[in-house]
Amino acid sequence: MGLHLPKTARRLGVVALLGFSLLMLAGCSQETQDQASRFAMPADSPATIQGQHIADLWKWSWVAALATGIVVWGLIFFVVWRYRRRSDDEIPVQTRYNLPLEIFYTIAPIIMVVVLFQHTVLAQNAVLKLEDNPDHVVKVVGQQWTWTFNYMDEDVADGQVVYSAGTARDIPTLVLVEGQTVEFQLSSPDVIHSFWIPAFLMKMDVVPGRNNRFQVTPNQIGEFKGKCTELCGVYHSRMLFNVEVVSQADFDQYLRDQIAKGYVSDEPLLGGDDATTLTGLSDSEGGSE
Ligand SMILES: [Cu+2]
Repeated sequence: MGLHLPKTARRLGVVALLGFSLLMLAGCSQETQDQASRFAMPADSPATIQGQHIADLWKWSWVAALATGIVVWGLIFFVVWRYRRRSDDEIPVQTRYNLPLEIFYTIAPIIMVVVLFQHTVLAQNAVLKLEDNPDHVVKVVGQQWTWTFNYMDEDVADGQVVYSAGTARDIPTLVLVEGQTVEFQLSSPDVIHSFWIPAFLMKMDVVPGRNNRFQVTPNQIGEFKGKCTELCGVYHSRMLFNVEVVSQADFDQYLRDQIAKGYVSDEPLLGGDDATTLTGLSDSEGGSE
């Protein structure tokens, strides 16, 4: 015999549960609620042309998951309702070895995995595609615990390299040109870091001894945030940087300003012995310049 609660008690229970759930939801911040309403997808469209492939994959994966969810939930609730306990207490027909059904629920997940896999590979190929002659090349160095950006554009500063490096106190800024393809060549002199600009919907590990690279074409002028997304030591959380996407004229002016400030070098700064930034472990504020 099951648990026999009076009807009013059960109803009270349901109302209490509903009230509790509403109270919990009301506790969420506006931001969390906004995120929930768009299934945690970014509010803004991707800031690069390549990012659109990731956004599409993300969106359609949600659609596929929801469609599957609706079918599964539908079947669950149908069965719960259709075969609920009745007053006559009759046991429903017991079925075993339903071959068509078993074939269906073996094949359906395989098809879903194959389709998701195919679209993932297509999106991955699109975002990892490398053009032979990108408009710009930036050698990105992730080092404990900041970033250095070497602008490898050949026609600036008599063949020298303009760079921008973070210090223990100031985070560096990466400047890119709207509508032009830039290749990031990632290197690390110490441990594994990861180069992430959330608005670009793209990140890639920065691995010592490996030259990882990818290209993006920023499609909107603006300021974005970048960060290290691989736990790389005590000051990992400080490995932040700013990204500014500007016009060609502003970019040229930026390079001239960097040259005027003396941020030029014969060779790109690749960290290690060349590192211009060291965060002093002994200094709780980090750094001692
Ligand atoms: Cu890092």
